[in-house]
Amino acid sequence: MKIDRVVLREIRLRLRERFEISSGVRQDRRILLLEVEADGLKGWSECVAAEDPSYSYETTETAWHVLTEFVLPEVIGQEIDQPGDPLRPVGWIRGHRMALATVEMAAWDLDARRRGVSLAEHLGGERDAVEVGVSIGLQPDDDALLRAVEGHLEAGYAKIKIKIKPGRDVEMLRRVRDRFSAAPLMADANSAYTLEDLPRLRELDELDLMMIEQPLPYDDLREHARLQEEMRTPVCLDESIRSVRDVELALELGSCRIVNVKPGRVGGLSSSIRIHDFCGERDVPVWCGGMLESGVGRAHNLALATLPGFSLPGDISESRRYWEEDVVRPEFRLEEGRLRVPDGPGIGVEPREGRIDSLTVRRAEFGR
Ligand code: OSB
Ligand code: MG
Repeated sequence: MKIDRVVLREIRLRLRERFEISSGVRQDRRILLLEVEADGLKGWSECVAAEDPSYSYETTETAWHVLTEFVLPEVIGQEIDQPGDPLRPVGWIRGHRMALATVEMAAWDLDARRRGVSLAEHLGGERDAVEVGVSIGLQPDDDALLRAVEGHLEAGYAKIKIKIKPGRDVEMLRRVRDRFSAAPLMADANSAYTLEDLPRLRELDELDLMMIEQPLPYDDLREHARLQEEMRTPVCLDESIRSVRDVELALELGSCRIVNVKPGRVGGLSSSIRIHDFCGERDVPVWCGGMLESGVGRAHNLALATLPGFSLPGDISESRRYWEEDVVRPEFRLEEGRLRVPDGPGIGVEPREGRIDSLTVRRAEFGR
């Protein structure tokens, strides 16, 4: 089947709550949605690039630029046999994985629809529901954090991730641990520390955390290995991992014991599966991270998290955790700590085109 039309839209969607992490704050999301059409079928995807280059060098704007100038014009007329095929003509592009992943992921949705199977099944997934967690941004004070943790535990989330940064770490988490002695807690530093903070980071070992995510900078694999040697708490890498090669190096060095897989960050779902398989052979748990996606990106993440090696709850919270109103139907709803995986063809939820059009601030169309 040949791709005959693609439409890229930028929509604006306001998070119900501002989301603060060590590297910045988000509230008004600028999200790119891609629609890829072939033989009368449509595949959908979402670009996870953020508004500013704090998490990654990619932004909504760089992704728009790379997709509209270099990628999408080449995709028209491409024959798809495998989901990676539409990207063959642009193999020369360096980096910009979030932009490229957008095309690959839409092609996966399209390919699943063509075969009449769910994306989860097409990826090799094995579950019809997935245990999920929630990621809590930096709060104005500890009491606000305690209230948030309590609310999310009551809602049934299976993992509570708490953002930390220097000055808002050990004492704050100790209060959470004292209050919720058995809760499945973890911390995410988004690269806010250096090895000079080793004594401080080692204090986290007393708090019985499932893991500490990305304590050190994204290019410090060697330093993460030093840190992991000195800590009992497993280190999980997020920003450092852009491909299976990064995982190979990280595991060889001992930089982490757990890997956060975000399909956008690693260039797509095929790359995510390679990481899943590589980690599985080495008994390294993986889980699916999140990038404050709308329901379109969330559907892809949920499908990926049905693979057997995704043995820890993902950052895939229900729609209303993020949005007053999502852009897909039905919205994602938490049921006993899990999200049910849609079983319709492809991503299995329906993008609400009318609502999406009304949120669209720019649109680029190629083909036909
Ligand atoms: O580090 O995992 C992260 C959101 C934006 C950028 C980076 C991260 C996050 C989250 C949110 O933690 C996870 C979610 O989508 O709920
Ligand atoms: Mg993270």
